Amino acid sequence: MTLVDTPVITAGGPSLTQERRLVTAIPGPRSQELLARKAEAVASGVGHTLPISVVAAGGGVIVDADGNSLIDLGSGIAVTGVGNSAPRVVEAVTAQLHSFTHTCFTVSPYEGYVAVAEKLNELTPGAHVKRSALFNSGAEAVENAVKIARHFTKKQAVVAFDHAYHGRTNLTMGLTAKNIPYKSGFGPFASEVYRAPLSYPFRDGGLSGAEAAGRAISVIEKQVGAENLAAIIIEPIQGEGGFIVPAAGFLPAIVEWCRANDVVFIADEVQTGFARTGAWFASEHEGIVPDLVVTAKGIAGGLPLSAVTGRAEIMDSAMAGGLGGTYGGNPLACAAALATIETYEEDGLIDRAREIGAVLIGRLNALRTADPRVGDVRGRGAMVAMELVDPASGAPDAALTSAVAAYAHANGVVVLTCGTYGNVIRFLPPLTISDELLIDGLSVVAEGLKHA
Ligand code: PLZ
Repeated sequence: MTLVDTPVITAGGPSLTQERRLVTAIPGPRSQELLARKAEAVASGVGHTLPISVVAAGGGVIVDADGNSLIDLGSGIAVTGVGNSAPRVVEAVTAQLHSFTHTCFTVSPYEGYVAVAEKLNELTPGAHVKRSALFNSGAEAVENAVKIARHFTKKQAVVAFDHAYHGRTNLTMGLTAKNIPYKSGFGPFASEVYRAPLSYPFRDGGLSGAEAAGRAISVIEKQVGAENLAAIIIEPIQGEGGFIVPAAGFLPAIVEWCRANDVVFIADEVQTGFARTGAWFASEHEGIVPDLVVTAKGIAGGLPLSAVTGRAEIMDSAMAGGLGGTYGGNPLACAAALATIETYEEDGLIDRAREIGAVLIGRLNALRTADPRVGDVRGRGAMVAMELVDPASGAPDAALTSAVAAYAHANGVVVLTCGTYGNVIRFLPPLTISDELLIDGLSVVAEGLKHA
């Protein structure tokens, strides 16, 4: 194998040339070299979607070690809403690096953590008095939301929904619905976790939101009982489970039932949060006010940070010292979060998410009209997906989905799949992507569908 003589680009950010450019096959020789090392050094359970070696990213592109420039329609799974190496983030984190990198907030506090908590209390839905606590990953924040709800209610059971994804730690694996690859062989799982049916309009036989909520509530009352139930946790739009937008009225009915039954309603906005859906939080589209909101991913421009934000009386119920962790609310991550939130605000990225959504929905609906294998197009803002099916039976077509994704990858477009049945192609572009790149990326996906 001879290495092509391509300069290795290392400076990322929005000033990278915004183009799809393939100078080798994917993977090119340098990427292949890294993947060979990965196979020898990294546990094989840690997979990868794209066989590339990333050296830079920004705006709407990811550049690999061979000099290929790929269109990013995944944002590292909904993380880099402000783009990779976003200028304000780079500046804020660099400044923080030079002052201090860590003290452990629960040993000696600093302003960044408090400022992020203030911002979260202000931005999350509802005008009530709130508190926040910061953690590292989405899963860790979900775990803490459940801990807090249990402490507050003095009850133990937790209900999650069909198709849910909440993480890979023990409790969050239990909350997550899908067996392979998330759960199989990794048990036993935490006890007192129960599952309720979701509203899934495309596969629900036309159940209204209220009817689907009634069905879920009946299961919860019969199988768990409100007197045992600490919390219901739900993604307002499911992410890994297939970008399922519940029918209108479903979420409000569940919230109302929680209020009437002293059950904490937890919105997992890890994937939907932070401008992604054309609002700060997806809960806003249904006018619901969660008791606790879990955030991560898009909060800090790629640095690891997560949070639980919610009603002061619930958040404050845990005893002093009951919440924490060595790195939670690390100063670099907090500096990144403040700069990230400022970027969403100053650069009008909530509006931009809506514009991106209009392009996505328009193009994908055109595909659906032309091709009966596109069974459904759904989502909000820059969180949109198409579900691929066998047109005759409506059965999920995972093989077609993999083929379309593989075509896109080979042709320089980073797309992700999802869904319980593996038959959903999801679009989560950075909100800094240009229309031109977005449309080029979608054309490649359309070609892939034609080819498959
Ligand atoms: N809640 C709604 O989407 C993470 C998973 C990637 P962590 N989703 C991406 C993978 O294959 O591991 C996610 C989510 C929702 C919680 C989480 C968990 O967030 O930061 O990955 O722990």
